[in-house]
Amino acid sequence: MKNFVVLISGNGSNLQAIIDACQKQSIAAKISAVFSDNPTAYGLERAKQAAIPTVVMHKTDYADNHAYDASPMTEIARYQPDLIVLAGYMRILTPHFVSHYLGKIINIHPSLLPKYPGLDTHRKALANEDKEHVTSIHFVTDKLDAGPIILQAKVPIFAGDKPQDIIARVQTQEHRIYPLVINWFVKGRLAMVNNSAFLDGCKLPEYGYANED
Ligand code: NHR
Ligand code: GAR
Repeated sequence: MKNFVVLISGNGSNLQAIIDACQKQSIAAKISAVFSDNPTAYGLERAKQAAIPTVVMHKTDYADNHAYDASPMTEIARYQPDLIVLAGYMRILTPHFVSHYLGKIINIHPSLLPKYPGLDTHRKALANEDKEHVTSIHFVTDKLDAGPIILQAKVPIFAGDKPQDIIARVQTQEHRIYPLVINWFVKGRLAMVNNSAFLDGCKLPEYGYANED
């Protein structure tokens, strides 16, 4: 069976949705380990509950910045993953890491990429009076938040919404689409070729699968 690792920094609600999908076999693969750069990430608890090995990459455990940057790579290599899933992981991966696993790293980002890269996207959408918010699953390349998009999900923004209302609405969709995309990958249906995403041998459009725009 294929195996993958999940990198987190926080709550891990996406991790939970992925764990549940593996248990229901709607993802035909196994999570071999969960990595966190944050020792207090609640997602580590979720992994332990599901009997999945956890690895914390804590900055003070490493001699210097270079060793710390190299650490995810050394630790992850031990699991020989078919796929690396970033689920709320907040540290930029080094170019060396990305080139080593090119086409095998995916991320979920709560915006209509390339709009609102980086942090606090829900607040930015509110400040801009956007009428909808989006979450994007994309392949990770060395261009931050700019790798080819696989799938997006859209939710409405209503008058009077607070950032946490939008976050909750977006995350409900994330928990549906991330397991789906992971399963496409482990079934060999999804790949990155020449910096484009392909599903079932067909090149996906700029904004990913089945975007009506
Ligand atoms: N690494 C590469 N090479 N490419 C991408 O596209 C990546 C990546 C690592 C993480 C997730 C991304 C997101 O979903 C992601 C994409 C963190 C930062 C960031 O600036 C940027 C993008 C993402 C995640 N991190 C700061 C850093 O210096 C730290 C921020 C903090 O700790 O609060 O690493 O948004
Ligand atoms: C997710 O909504 C993800 O899209 C977002 O963080 C949340 C992680 O939640 N990512 C970013 O904001 C990246 N800048 P989780 O830890 O509960 O899965």
